[in-house]
Amino acid sequence: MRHIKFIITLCLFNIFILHSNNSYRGENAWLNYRFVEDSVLRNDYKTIIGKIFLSENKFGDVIKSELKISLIKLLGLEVYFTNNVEEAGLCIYIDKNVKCLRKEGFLIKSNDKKIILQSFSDEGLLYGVFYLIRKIQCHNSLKNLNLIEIPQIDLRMLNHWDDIDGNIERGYAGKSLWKWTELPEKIDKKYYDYARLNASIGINGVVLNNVNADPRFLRDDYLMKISALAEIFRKYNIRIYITANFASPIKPSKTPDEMKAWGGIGDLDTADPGNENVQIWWKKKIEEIYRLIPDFGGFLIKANSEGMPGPQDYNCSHADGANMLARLLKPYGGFILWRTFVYNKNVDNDRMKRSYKEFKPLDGQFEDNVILQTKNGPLDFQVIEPPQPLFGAMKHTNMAAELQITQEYTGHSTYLVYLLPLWKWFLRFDTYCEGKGSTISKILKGNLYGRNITAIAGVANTGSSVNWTEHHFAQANWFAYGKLAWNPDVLENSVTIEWIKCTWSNDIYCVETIKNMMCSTWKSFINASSPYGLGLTMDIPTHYRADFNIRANKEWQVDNIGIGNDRSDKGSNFVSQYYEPNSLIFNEIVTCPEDLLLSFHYVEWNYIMKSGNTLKDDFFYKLKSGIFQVKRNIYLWKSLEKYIDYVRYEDVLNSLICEKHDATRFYCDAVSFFYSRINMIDINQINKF
Ligand code: GCW
Repeated sequence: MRHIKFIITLCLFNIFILHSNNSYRGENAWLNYRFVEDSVLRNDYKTIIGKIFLSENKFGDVIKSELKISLIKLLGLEVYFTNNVEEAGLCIYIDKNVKCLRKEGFLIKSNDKKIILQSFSDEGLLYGVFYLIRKIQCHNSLKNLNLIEIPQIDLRMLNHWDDIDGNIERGYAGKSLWKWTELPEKIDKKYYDYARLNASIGINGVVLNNVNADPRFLRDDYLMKISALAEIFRKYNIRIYITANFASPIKPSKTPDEMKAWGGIGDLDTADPGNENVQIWWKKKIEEIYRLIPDFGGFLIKANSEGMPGPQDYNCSHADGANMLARLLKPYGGFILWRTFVYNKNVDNDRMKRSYKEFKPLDGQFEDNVILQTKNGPLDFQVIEPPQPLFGAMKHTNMAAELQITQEYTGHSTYLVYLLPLWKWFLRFDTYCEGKGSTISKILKGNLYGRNITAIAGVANTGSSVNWTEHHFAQANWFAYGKLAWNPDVLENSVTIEWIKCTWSNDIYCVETIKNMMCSTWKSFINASSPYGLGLTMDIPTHYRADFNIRANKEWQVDNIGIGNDRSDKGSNFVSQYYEPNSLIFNEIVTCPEDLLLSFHYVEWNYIMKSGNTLKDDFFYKLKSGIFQVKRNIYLWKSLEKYIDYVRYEDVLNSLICEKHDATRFYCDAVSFFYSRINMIDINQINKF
């Protein structure tokens, strides 16, 4: 009888496992704690971390709860916390002697029997615990560890482009996570999960709302809502920031819709940063914010850009505007993140030159709590574009890089495009601003110019989708961004493998195959949509597909002789914004890296490329690579069917099928454009796919 009961229980258990696997929809992202099947490994872990000592610290509750959730799922282990350091296998404590770990770092030492996780402050413990859990998720040994992890960038932020009405600008994963109509009374469980995911990869700041800032976010009712979120995020060492509309002190406009551009929430007729009443207005507003949110991070501001108000409306400079606010925030430890994304056409005919021309003369004029937040390239998050020359040029100003995690120009949530290779390529770029080896990574880490505060921002790709990012593989971009923000020099391969193991599977074939699928997607997306860095090729307004038709001879030149942008000293001379030897290298067609050839040069179709083929042949071959890539990915993904849970397998397969369909369509459109408008190739080149 007992025997039968046992068999029935086992069957039910199996059905439960099968069922839960079949219905898993990716909601845990990389905190997908799967049972460690290997019993030897599992017992190894269990013997060492069966008993845990955790010293008093402000993240104690979160740490305990994460250890409980993870260890029961990963190892079937009920965590036992002890006050006895001697008997504990895992000892987690603060040591005020290890100042070198700074505020958020940690060290881990272990032998066969004991693991010591130490930090100088509470924050380090939080990050150290997530690090250890990830080691188990990756099936790495916890024995004989001897490592130190210190974040290389101070402010590691996500920027949400979320609007007050719940929409997300350039968001492809549903509605905003922030339910403004329910807050502050109703707290969605997802806020906690979101904070957990971010803390687990070291994100410590979140800008809640769109840079196209609705001034109503600064109204007292919204500040109450924001402070409710701050209360949750604080538990995970995440500070809240808000984007502020520069015209906020002005009287409200007649209709709320007009508010963005024309009105504020105050009672003044001006937002002139030099005006005393304007300063008093901001002072009071900032006091009010800190009363509600004592650890408020500061404001992110988009000023005099794409119709947003700013100090230039009052004949003041960006520095005047940023400094006025920065001085008011300084006593509270707040920051101004001032965006350099400006492209006023009166400044220069070449859009690539505009931001540098506006900001370079202001170097040294900004307060020390102002950080200039600068997109990686001088255009606008293109799939590839030259690194923004302001990095390196601003020797006396805090500089943050703004990367785009949401795939505005890289296939939205339909295409699988892994962005880590792009970001690593950008960070490795040698600006030569202080001689050889002056990489952007060093600038961001503050090493080169000895900056006191360093920052990085990623435009978030999260939304209300069950799996946060809609495409399961888009979670990888969020994860990779966090790891990169922690350490810009982190190895690409290790991040990718870690993500795959934590998210999908530890099986070697599975890991290798998924990695294989991801790693060439950036290059193939460049080739299919913006070969040789042509830039600004995507359609308006969605930026989803390459539309060579509407952009031709507007954003770049094309005819039956050649294609590209002349930014050499014979053209717009954008090259001169770089330090030597970059300026010289980019200036000549023969020395310019081919990846960026068409960003800097107009090149004849019959020019012989490094491959030995003409530009024309290689260009058209490249256009096809989106199709090659996705066909290959479908083949690889299908080989993984038995390893992947049902819903996620089907979801990804369906996305790939969609991607293939779109890639084929866009290739045909591109080829027929060059045939019909430029009259340069045979229509027969449009193959049937
Ligand atoms: O190019 C543009 C995007 C806008 C975005 C802007 C910016 C939030 O298409 O959607 O606005 O960049 O970065 O400010």
